[in-house]
Amino acid sequence: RILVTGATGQLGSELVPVLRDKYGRNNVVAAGHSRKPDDVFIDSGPYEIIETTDSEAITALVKKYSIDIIYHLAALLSARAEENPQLAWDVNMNGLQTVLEVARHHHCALFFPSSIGAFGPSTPPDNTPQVTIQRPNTLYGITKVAGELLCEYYVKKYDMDIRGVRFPGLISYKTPPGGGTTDYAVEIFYAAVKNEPYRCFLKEGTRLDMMYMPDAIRAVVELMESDGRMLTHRNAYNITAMSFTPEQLYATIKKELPHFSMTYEVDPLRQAIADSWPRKMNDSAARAEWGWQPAYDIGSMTKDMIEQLRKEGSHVT
Ligand code: VAH
Repeated sequence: RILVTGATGQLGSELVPVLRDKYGRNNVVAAGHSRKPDDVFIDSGPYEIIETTDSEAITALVKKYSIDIIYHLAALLSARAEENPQLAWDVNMNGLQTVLEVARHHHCALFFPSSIGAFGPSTPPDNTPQVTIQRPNTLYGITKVAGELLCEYYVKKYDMDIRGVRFPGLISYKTPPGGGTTDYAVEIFYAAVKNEPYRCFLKEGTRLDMMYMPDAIRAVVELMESDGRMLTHRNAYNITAMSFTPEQLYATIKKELPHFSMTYEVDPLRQAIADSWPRKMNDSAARAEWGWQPAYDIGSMTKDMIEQLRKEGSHVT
């Protein structure tokens, strides 16, 4: 059975239903640190409230449900982590270490999401290699590169099956944005479908890797189902789908919604974070070792985001 921590977050709230469809509703246990919001993966299925730093609680869950794979998604994203670095260290690092120890003792495999945030200003920003300089200057990035190295250590030291990817900015419509630097690329759609002007918090020319959520979810499933013997990078494959600037996304949306207007109101905190990240990763290792292949580009993602948000009209906050 599968345990998903951080199950009500941006990634978790879309991964849980997909895993439940694939492996059976009662074989996927969702866990969050608070009560499940009603509109998150409305289908039924086990939901537990836990803190990922609570070793006893995690151990009890793993035993209660005979868990053998943990998707450990619980973390504070980049902007929130900069506002509260001590909490972010506790959740992102002590939470990971706790889950790794439970996985070690109970022979669970583990998925760990890293991020473009695991790179820093001295990382080559274009065609960023799979193995390169990683000196992030954000607390979030420090927890991600430390998390990658800790996972790799547990693979080597304890022969565990731990896998992960470095996600670019994820664009989705099922949960409102939650404290990320790339979230302008989500917020913009909510404004566009309501025909409200959008004030972009990153400046023109800020190029970042991005991916549509359906591609991100498929990448997780395909990586976890791939033949482990083919995987030479443990932990965290570069994967990307597109790389664009705010003005490129704005122009693409305007093709569908000509009346939409955007201005810039730069947030220095998130601009500094974005400026420290690469512009375009090289994901050839993922393509070669487990067949990664994105399906959505900026055009098809934009069309689908607008269509889905229009459908969910009532949900648009
Ligand atoms: C963030 N969306 O902005 C997350 C992600 C690649 C960015 O880590 O913090």
